Parts: sequence; structure tokens; C-alpha cells
Amino acid sequence: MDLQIADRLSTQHDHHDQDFARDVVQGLARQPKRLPPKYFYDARGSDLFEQITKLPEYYPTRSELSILRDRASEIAALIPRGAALVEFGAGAFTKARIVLGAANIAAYVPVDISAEFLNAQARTLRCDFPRLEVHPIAADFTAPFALPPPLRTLPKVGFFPGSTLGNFEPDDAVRFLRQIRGILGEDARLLIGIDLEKDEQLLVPAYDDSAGVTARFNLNLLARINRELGGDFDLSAFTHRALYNEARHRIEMHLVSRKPQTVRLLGQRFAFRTGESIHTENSYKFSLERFQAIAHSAGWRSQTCWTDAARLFSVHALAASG
Ligand code: AVJ
Repeated sequence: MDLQIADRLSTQHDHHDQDFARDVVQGLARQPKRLPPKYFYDARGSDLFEQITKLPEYYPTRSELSILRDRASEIAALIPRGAALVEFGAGAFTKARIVLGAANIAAYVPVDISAEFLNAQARTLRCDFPRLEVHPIAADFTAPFALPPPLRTLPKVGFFPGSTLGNFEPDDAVRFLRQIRGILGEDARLLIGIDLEKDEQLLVPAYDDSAGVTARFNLNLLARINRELGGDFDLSAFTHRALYNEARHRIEMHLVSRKPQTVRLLGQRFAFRTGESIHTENSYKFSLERFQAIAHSAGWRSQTCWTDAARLFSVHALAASG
């Protein structure tokens, strides 16, 4: 490998490590303690998340895929011919492939933090869609980025499935939707998947499954801190907890200390009381109207929305408003 490239890659890597170290130390020093959910997705965490999407209790992935498949031709009809499809947090492209197979799309721009996985996915996609221009961007999709110049004249369609918007605090969700509008420009469209509010009896098991996969996913954050930051978390001394905070319309995930204990990492000590928790994730749930109000305040107007037959999940087609 070119030395300069190797140097740049290692600098970028160190940079990520430093962000991780800083966010963990700051989060554990807060009261109540918290850790950002974006750090769930190391190789092990991404694998566990893939397993989550296949669990019988985890309805969002299955419901969204059924909407995309059942409505593929209606969705395709809303996409201008020869558009560029820009996906925020593209993962394995599973959902994008449904849209790419149905609509007349000239270019696909998957944005994802994991460069290696992204480039491998891009190579397979080029084989399956030989006339499609694939421009992967390896970046944190929450940071502003510029579209590749050759694509700037194409009609733009954003794609943000999975209800990932639910991980943002309400104000940040508005800011992020406005930022997407800025990146995609005038006349842009946005196809976005949003999880719906529902009975707690359906909601909580989706985040606390009987096979314990979500518990392992949550606890992997502590394992990652041990691996990458030299922490000494005893994973058996914490339990996974998922609850529905109805007033705030969100699922919360926590890691609860089973006993009084002190954890050491990066030369610092963090004390836990019995029952003290680390808040690791919020997953906001919406009504169709509440989501549309958020979209409107961020410069988007709602064109259409679809739900699955059980009304568990929704996909919205938005257009940039003047
Ligand atoms: C990827 C943020 C959409 O909130 O449902 C799944 C993450 N966490 N199970 C979600 C998650 C625990 C997921 N999102």
C-alpha cells in the first residue's frame, strides 16, 4: 500500500479511537451515566444487529421490507427518471436493492462508516446492476458531506430506512432532516422508514427478545470498551434492560449494575451503585402525524406514506418544500 494512504488510514483510525475514548469517558462521568448508541456497531455488534433483524420479536425490518416490496411500483413512480439515490447508513444494501430493482435510477450513493464492508458491498452490487453508477462514500452519515460532482445535475432521492431517525433526540432529528435537504438540494425527494407507536406488549419484546440477542448486543458495548480501551467491565455484573418511556414516545435500553462496583479504564475509575444504569440507547416511536410535523418543520412536505397491514411501521415519501 502507498505509504501516504497507509498513514492517512492509520490517522483516521486513531482519530476514531480518540473519539470513542473521549465519548466513553465523558458519558460515564455524567449523571445519569450514558453511552452513545453509534458505538454498538463494531464487527461483532454489526453481526449481532443482523441477528436482531431476523428475530421473531423484532418486527421493524420485516415490516419495512414488506412495505418496500408490496409498494415497489408506487415508490418507483415517485422517483424521477435517471435519479441519484443517496442512502444514509447503507449497511448491506438489502432495502436499496428493492428500490434499485423497481425504479429507473442512474446512480447509487451509499454512505456508511464501515469502509471495508461498504466497498465489498459496492463491488457485488456493480455485478448485479451493471448499468448503475455506484459511488460509495465511507463517512459518518451524520456529518455533512458533498455529493460527487458528476452526480450534482441528476435529480436526487435520499433514502433513510430502518427508523434510524429514532436514534436522534427530537431536536437533532429536525436538524438532521434539514441537513439532508441541504445535501440533496432543491427539488429533492426523501424516502424514509419510521417506526410507529404501538402497544408496549409488542414494543418491549422487540428490544428484549427471549433468545437474549439484544442483551448480547447491548452488553457488547462494554466488551468493546474492554477490548479497545482496556476497560475492566465484568459483563456478568450488568443486566440488559429495555423499557418503554410512554411520555417521551421512546424505547430506552439500559445496562444495569447488579452490585456496587468500580470499573477502571484509561486511568480513571467509575463507581456504580446497585441498580445504577448506563443509558445506552433511545429508539423514538412516532405517529404518522407527529413524524410529518417534524418533517415539515425541517423543510420537507409529505407526498405519500405507506404502512404494513398491521400498521407496525411506515415508509414516507417526502419532497423538499420551497
Ligand atoms: C438501528 C436504531 C433502528 O432502534 O430498532 C435494535 C437499533 N437497538 N435493537 C432500533 C436497535 C436494539 C435499531 N435502529
